[in-house]
Amino acid sequence: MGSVNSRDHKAEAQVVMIGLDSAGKTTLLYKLKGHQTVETLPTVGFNVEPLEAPGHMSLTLWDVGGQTQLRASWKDHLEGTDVLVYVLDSTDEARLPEAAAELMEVLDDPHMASVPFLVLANKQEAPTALPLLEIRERLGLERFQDRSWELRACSALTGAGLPEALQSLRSLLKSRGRCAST
Ligand code: G3D
Repeated sequence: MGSVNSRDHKAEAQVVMIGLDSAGKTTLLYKLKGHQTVETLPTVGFNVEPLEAPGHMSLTLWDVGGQTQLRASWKDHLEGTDVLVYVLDSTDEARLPEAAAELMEVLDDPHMASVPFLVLANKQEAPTALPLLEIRERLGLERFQDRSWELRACSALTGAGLPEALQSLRSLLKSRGRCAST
């Protein structure tokens, strides 16, 4: 595992992006970085990949779910998080309960108390994608009255919704007293 460099750079905002495997995190990252969509390999286990996102943000991403033995170690890396980005596969209704449970578990972590979060309902260009309203209800987002959060539809494949997602990220960072010139 590479070193998580962001904590050494206090000026940078620390953004953590997580989601179940195959949610589209890697594809999203490449798209956000302005690369062509590339062939992606599933992130292997707890494979934290510190990456410099555009602007003054440091983005770290990893898979959650189905890796209970790794939980303790990835939780250590939540410390110092300014904003959590949770990527969801909108077409995977079967794993929606698992995705919801993982999100709740991360948000319940003491390191994440009052950390704002952005849920990206990815793969929205797919005909089988669940609508945003249904996702909002099934994730139980309304219960988070005590912190800032946003839900955005996007497609990492086409890039649709990504400018709006970045805008949400910026405003959530601002709510933490952070600025990001993405
Ligand atoms: P992960 O990093 O979260 O594990 P990946 O997910 O980025 O590896 O993506 C998993 C699969 O979902 C990939 O397909 C990828 O092309 C696809 N994917 C990612 N984003 C989108 C999207 O917005 N729409 C659609 N339709 N597919 C998407 P493969 O076939 O390579 O497994």
